[in-house]
Amino acid sequence: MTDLLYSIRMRASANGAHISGSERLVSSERAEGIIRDMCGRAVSRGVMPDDITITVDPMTRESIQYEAALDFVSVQVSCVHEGRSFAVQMLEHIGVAPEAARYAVHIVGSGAAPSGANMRGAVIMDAQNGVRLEQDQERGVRVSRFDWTESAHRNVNRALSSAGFPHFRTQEALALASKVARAPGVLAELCWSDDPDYTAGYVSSARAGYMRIPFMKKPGDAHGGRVFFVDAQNTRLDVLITYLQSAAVLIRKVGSVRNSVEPHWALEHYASGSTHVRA
Ligand code: WAQ
Ligand code: MG
Repeated sequence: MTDLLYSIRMRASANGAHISGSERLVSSERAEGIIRDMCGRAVSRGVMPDDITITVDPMTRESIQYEAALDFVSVQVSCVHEGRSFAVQMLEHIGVAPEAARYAVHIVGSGAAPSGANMRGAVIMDAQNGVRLEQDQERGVRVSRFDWTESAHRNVNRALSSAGFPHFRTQEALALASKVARAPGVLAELCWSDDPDYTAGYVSSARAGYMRIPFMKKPGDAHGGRVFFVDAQNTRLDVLITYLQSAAVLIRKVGSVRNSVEPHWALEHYASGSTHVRA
């Protein structure tokens, strides 16, 4: 094994509008296969891109920070209304102001970029008042340089698949959320997919873990996005953004995986002060 890891990033767009993106952090032996996969993904979203950019950056292993994955629970909601209402309540429990939580759900659900499109990256939002802090509201802040270690990837794939969540999106999102939850100043994250066929999303935080919500939008709805809620008064935005974009984080330990918890149970359990939901 060489001492280098490769940060590989893909973005695909058509007429300047974002179609898809992906980021990995892998050993040199795996880089070639990953690049092939990314090209496949770039052309598989039903819209033919006119631009596909793949960026490869070598990184030394000494620059890597290792983290554990957030604990995972799937929350049993049965419709979009319940899903969104759980998300808002959970964010409030974590310390996000109710107006900010509701505003975040609203903008992700209607295209958070000023043009009304989906953003390529995330909104950074002041958790106290809902003010948007990202410099470029059309693009947002894209988190990069994170992945599972090879063995953690095998373990998380096994754990999530046997709990009924075999989709690569779940694994990718759990890795991203595990990096973001450790960001300096981040209180919580809200996310749902922009893929019209994928209705799931999540709320996450370092304390609450990753709470998967199967219905955050109706099938066919192409809106989706991410919001990172920050404690703005005590956060240096430049330090936060450097961490999100540039710190190399590998997730090497898998947390607990728990299926089908009731929304009220998730809220109470979290409110009771337990820091982790154990299976
Ligand atoms: N950094 C910041 N924002 C991003 C990133 C990133 N690396 N990748 C995607 N986004 C934003 C962007 O606005 C996308 O439009 C939006 O998030 C959704 O991205 O447990 O697949 O890649 O099964 O569609 C949730 C997983 C799936 C639920 C999330 O996101 C589950 C997903 P997508
Ligand atoms: Mg993605």
